[in-house]
Amino acid sequence: MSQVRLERGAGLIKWYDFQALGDERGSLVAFELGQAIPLDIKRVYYLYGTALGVSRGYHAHHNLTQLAICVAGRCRMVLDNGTTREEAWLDSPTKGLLIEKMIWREMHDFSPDCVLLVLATEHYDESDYIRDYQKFLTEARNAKK
Ligand code: T46
Repeated sequence: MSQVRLERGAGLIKWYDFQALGDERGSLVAFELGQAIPLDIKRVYYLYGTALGVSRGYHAHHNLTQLAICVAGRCRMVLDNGTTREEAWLDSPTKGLLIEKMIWREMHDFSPDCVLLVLATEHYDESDYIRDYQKFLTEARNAKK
């Protein structure tokens, strides 16, 4: 089995930039669905209070597209399409990272104050998760044949 390589500029990291509104009192970002975000959002959740040194994720989805926005703090996201891995720091409330279906994701190095907001195109469905990395590799590579 060929190795999955960590590669900068592999095209897995796709950002959406949001306009920061606000004034001298502070900032505000608004998501007008169908405008700033070209996704049909059905679910919103957020990760927070991740214990120091704990990593999360370690799965892919068969049929789910998500946009992850770090609204406070920072964490490091690793994305993997079965042949290439790429990573990015999420540390800005005005940048959303697109996570497409059949992409393995891992989240590491959460700062204590990290709040990761996720906009998801489907309702929660545990059967949509691929939590076994070898199974993911097999499915991802078969899909490319
Ligand atoms: C993802 C990354 C970025 C629910 O009941 N409903 C939900 O909508 C979600 C997302 C989770 N859960 C339950 C399932 C588990 O018992 O909450 C618990 C923690 O979920 P999980 O271990 O999947 O959390 P993460 O941080 O590993 O992954 C989550 C999302 O599940 C996943 O889709 O892409 O954040």
